[in-house]
Amino acid sequence: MIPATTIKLAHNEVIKDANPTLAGTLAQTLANPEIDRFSEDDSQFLKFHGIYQQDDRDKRKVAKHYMFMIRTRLPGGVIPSEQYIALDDIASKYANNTLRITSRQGFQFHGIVKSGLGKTMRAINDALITTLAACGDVNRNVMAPSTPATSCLVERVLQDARKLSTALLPLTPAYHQIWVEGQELNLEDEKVKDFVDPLYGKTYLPRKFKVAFAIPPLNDVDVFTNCLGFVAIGEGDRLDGYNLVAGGGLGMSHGNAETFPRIADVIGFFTPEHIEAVSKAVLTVHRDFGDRTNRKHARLKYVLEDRGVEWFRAEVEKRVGIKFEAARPHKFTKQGDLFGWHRQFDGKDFLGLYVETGRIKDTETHKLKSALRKIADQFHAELRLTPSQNLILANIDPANRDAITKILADHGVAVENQGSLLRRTSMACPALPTCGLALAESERVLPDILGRIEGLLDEVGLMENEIVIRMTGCPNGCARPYMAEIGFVGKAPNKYQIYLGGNEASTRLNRLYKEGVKNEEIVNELRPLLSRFVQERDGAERFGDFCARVLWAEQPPAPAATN
Ligand code: SRM
Ligand code: SF4
Repeated sequence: MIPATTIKLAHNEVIKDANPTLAGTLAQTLANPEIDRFSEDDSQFLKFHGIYQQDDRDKRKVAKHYMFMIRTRLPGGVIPSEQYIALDDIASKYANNTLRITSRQGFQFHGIVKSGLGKTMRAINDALITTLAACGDVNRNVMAPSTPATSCLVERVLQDARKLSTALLPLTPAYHQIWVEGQELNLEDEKVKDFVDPLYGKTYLPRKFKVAFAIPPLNDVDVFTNCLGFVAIGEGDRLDGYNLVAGGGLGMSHGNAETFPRIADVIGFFTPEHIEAVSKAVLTVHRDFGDRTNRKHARLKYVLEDRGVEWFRAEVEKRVGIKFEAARPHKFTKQGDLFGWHRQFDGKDFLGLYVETGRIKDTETHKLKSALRKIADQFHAELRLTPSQNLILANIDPANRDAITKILADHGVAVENQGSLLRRTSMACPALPTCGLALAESERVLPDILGRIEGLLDEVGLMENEIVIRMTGCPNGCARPYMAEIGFVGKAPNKYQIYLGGNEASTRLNRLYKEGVKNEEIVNELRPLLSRFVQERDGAERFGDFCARVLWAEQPPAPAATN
C-alpha cells in the first residue's frame, strides 16, 4: 500500500482509516429529529450502507430539500414475490411510489425523507433484503444473466453469483447495529474498537468494484464493462469453468483525458472450484495497487492500464496459487432481453416485460406497479430484474398465463408488441432531479427523444430496425452509453455529446461523434447519418457496425474485446 507519510491520500481514505466500522456519527444524526441531513463525511459512510444523500434539484432555486436514495443488493436481480410485495409497500409508504430497476439488476427507492430513513431501512431488512455494500468502496451488486430460457447454465451460474455476493460482503457490525437494532455502535466493545475487515482491511478499496457473470452467446450483463467478469464455458448444463475478464469500467470526466471508458481484458480460463479465490485475488489486487491519492484514477481499470495484463495475470496467479489456462474460445453475438411469453427449460413459463427507463410506477393509462402487485399477490411469481432495466416474471405455471396476461391488459400493460424495437433496447440513467452529478436530463427526456427518432426511422424506412440507444445525464456512464450504437451523454443543461458505433454483442466501445448537441437538434443530427446508412448499408449490417466501418474510416477503430 501507499505510505501515507509520503503521499497525500484522498480525503475518503483518511475518513475510512479513522472509522473502519463505517459507523461515523450516522446513528446519532439518525436519532436527532432536528437535523434533516448528514455531514459530508457521514454521507460518504452512508454509501457503504446502500444510501445516498440527495436533494431535489427541481427545488434548488427555492431551498435545498434533502432526501435519500436507497439501493438494494439483489444478486442476479432475483426477487421472490414475498420480497417484492414488501418492496412495493416500502415504495408506496416511504419513497416516491416508484421502484427504479437499475442497470445492475437492483432496485432504487428515491425521495425518502430523513424521518422515514430508519423505518425504510428496517422494513427492507425485515424483508430479508440487504442494502449493505450496494454502494461505497466495496464490491457492488453481482450481476448474472436473468433470462431463464437462454441457457441451462443460468441457474448454475446464479449460484456462483450468489456465493460471491456473500463472500465479498464487508463484515462491519455497524450496518446491523444502526439499521436493524436501531442503536449506536458501542465503541468501547473490544470487537468494535479493533475492527478491521478481514477481506477489505481498514480502508476498504480505493474505489467501487463491480462483478458480472455472462453466458455466451448472450452478453446481457455487459460483462466487459465490469472490474471483474466471468464468462461461463460449458455445454448444456455442464459448467467447465470460466474465462476471467478484468479491468473494465466506463466512468470518465469531461475535459480530463486521464479518465476514460475501458473494456475488460481477457486474462485466462480456470475451473469453477477456484471462483472465490480468484475473485478475492482480483479484489485484493485492486485493494493493494489501486490509486488512493486520486479517486478519478482509482478504479481497477487503471491498475490494468498502467501495469499491463501480463503483470496482472501473474499477480492474480500468485495470490490464488494456480496458473490460468489459455482462455477458452467463446463468442458473444447479442445483448438485451427477451420480451413476451416464453417456455423455460423446466416446462414453466416466463414473461419478459419492457419497463420504460426502468421505472415501475402507475400512470393514468399504464398501471404497471399495481398490476405487478396483483400478480405477486395472486400467483407468487418470481421477479427477475434485467441489466437493461427490464423485468421478467419467472417460474409461472403455464395454466396461469392467460390470467396474468389479463391482469396486465386490465392495467394497460401489453404483453405482445411492447413498444418499438428502439424503446425495448434503450436505457437512461435517473439524472435529474435526484442525481447530484447530473449535468443534463436523461430519464425524463429519453422517451420523448425516442418518439422523435422513431418518426425519423419511419421517414427513412428503418422502422423495423433495432438500434441500441442509451442516455446519461453526465459522463459517469451509469446506463453504459459508451457501449451503445447511439449514446447521448449530458455535457451541460440541454446539451449532449453523441457517441456512435457500439455493436450488438456489446464488445466494442463507441466513439465521440459530436459535442454540444441540443436535445431539440438530435433528430437533425441523426437524419443525414441514417439516410446514408440506408444508401450504403452492407446487407443486414446494423447501424453501429455501419458507423464503425464507414464513419471511423479515417481513424482506426478502438480495439474490440476478444469476442
Ligand atoms: Fe452509477 C454514481 C446511478 C450504474 C458509473 N450512479 C452514481 C450516483 C450514485 C450519483 C452519485 O454518486 O451521487 C447515481 C445515483 C442517481 C440516482 O439519483 O439514482 C448513479 N449508477 C446509477 C444507476 C441507478 C443507473 C441506472 O440507470 O440504473 C445504476 C445503479 C446500479 C446498481 O444497482 O448498483 C448505476 N454507474 C452504473 C454503471 C453501469 C454498471 O455498473 O453496469 C456505471 C458505469 C460502469 C462503471 O462503474 O465504470 C456507473 N456511477 C458511475 C460513476 C463513475 C465511476 C467512475 O469510475 O468514474 C459514478 C460517480 C462516482 O462514482 O463518483 C456513479
Ligand atoms: Fe447521475 Fe451521471 Fe450516473 Fe446519470 S450517469 S445517474 S447523471 S452520475
